[in-house]
Amino acid sequence: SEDVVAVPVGTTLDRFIKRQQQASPAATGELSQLLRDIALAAKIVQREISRAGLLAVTGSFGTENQHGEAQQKLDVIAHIRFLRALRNGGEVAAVVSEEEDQVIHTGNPGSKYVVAIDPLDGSSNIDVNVSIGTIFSIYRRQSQPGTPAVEADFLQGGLQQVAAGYVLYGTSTLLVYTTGQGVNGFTYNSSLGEFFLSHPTLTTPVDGRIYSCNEGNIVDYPLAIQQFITACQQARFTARYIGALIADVHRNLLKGGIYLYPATQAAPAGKLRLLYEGFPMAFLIEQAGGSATDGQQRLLTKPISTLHQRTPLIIGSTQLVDLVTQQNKLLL
Ligand code: AHM
Ligand code: MG
Repeated sequence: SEDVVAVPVGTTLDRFIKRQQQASPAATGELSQLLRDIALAAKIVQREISRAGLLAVTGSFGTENQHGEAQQKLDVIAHIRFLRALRNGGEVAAVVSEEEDQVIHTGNPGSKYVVAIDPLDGSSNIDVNVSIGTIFSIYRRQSQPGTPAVEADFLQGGLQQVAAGYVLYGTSTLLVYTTGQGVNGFTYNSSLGEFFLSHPTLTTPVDGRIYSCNEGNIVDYPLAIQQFITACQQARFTARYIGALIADVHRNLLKGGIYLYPATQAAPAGKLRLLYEGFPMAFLIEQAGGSATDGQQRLLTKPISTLHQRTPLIIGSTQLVDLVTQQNKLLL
């Protein structure tokens, strides 16, 4: 059994990971190394992002990803940087990325983990200097190490995640993650090149007064969600929508609130991806004491059958999420 270790604010991420590893006798250090590899990639990507305006790497790359969306240069750069770090780190057998259709083999078939990743989420914010992020989700593979990892290794279901987290490239860069024993957040000090523990054992308020959705789509939303939003307005809730899942969920995690991306006419199954957006954010928010559903069921138990499957997502403070999901109930 693994104990939660009390670690003081200001501890470096490296030391924190080491302390966690030492506290769990069964740990071999591979997951610890994998988390360090992700942190390294995050540092590199944050450097690229902070130079983006200077280097003129913003704008379209001229290609489309498998969803037919124009890829931004930074999306591609982030994808390459994370892949490289995971490949070189050696702890990951395969990766699934929003930017590529198929399972990507890293050349380390002996490794026991696989990683699903959205290397750069909130792409419409890139060119306008607004927050963006990276989302990651880690599974222990079910196929035998030594053989190539397979799709099924990624389709185990949300409850099987070993670790999940996000990097928020905002006014500062933050790495927030869970290994299933609570949530911790680390702020990047770029002059020292280190992440420092800044948000230990993060918990989210059970209730809140912020709602976040693309209200331009409201006529498409299911009736219960339309009613919920009307109730939020009548109760004079605050509307906040950055258009980057991580930034919106992160704010609501700290302040209390709810993020909704329901099914719309343009995206009848929802817009967000279950594997590398829904599941990791749901795991993390539950670990912080919040809730996530697809409007019908707890998101973490939602069956997954394809790598890039979409899902509606309702995530945040438990009392607000409950209000939405109890279909015909009105707020207040
Ligand atoms: P992306 O992975 O292409 O960036 O899309 C995901 C993003 C989320 O971060 C954000 O919450 C949502 O899409 C915004 O969508 P919309 O512009 O339809 O409101
Ligand atoms: Mg995304």
